[in-house]
Amino acid sequence: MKKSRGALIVLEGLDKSGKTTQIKSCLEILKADGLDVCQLSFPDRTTSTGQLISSFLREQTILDDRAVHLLFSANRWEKWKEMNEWLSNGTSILVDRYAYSGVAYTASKGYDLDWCLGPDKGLIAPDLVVYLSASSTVLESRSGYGEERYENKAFQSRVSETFEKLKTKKWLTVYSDRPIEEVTHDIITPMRNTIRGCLSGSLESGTLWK
Ligand code: FDM
Repeated sequence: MKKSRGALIVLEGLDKSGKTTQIKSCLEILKADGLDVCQLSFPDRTTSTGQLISSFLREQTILDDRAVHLLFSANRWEKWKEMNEWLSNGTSILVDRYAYSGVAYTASKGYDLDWCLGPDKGLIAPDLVVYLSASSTVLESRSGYGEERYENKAFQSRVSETFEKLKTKKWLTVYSDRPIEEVTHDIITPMRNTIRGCLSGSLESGTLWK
């Protein structure tokens, strides 16, 4: 259904690909343009599911892979109502990781892709997914790499292959091993256009996984 609303824009990519930095700089620019924009990150480590996930990622808690997959999804569903309200009120949201990370990380452990897609079915579909790509050598050299679970070359390479399977025509892939301003320059116009398209009511809303 088409009506005026905010846009849901997701940034995806491997660990240390620059998502958080880009969200920060794009948010500043979009706000300076006078647009109503906010940001979110998944996992949201502030909720009770988020604290359990955070402890798992810091390798302080052992959880079954399938249980943790469901926790990551629950952590997104917890925000669904609030996100829906923001979008309906015309606020656009920039999101640092979403269900694509959920599927890419769990499927890369060998679990069936269809099973991995299930729990997030029905979440709000993004209007744009910006995928930041960089070589594993570059990512490994970034500060903090290796401090959490999953941050190793072999696993990240499998995650990167799984992300490729999830790409649709709403994805924009941008090489992120460049100066921050250059990457921002390449993604800010598609973001602005998406937000304006949603505000003018010319973009259809949808749900995952359509
Ligand atoms: N991750 C993130 C998942 O495995 N599933 C998910 O659904 C999401 C959202 O958690 F390794 C993984 C991806 C990454 C870690 O790291 C979160 P950051 O640094 O908070 O993005």
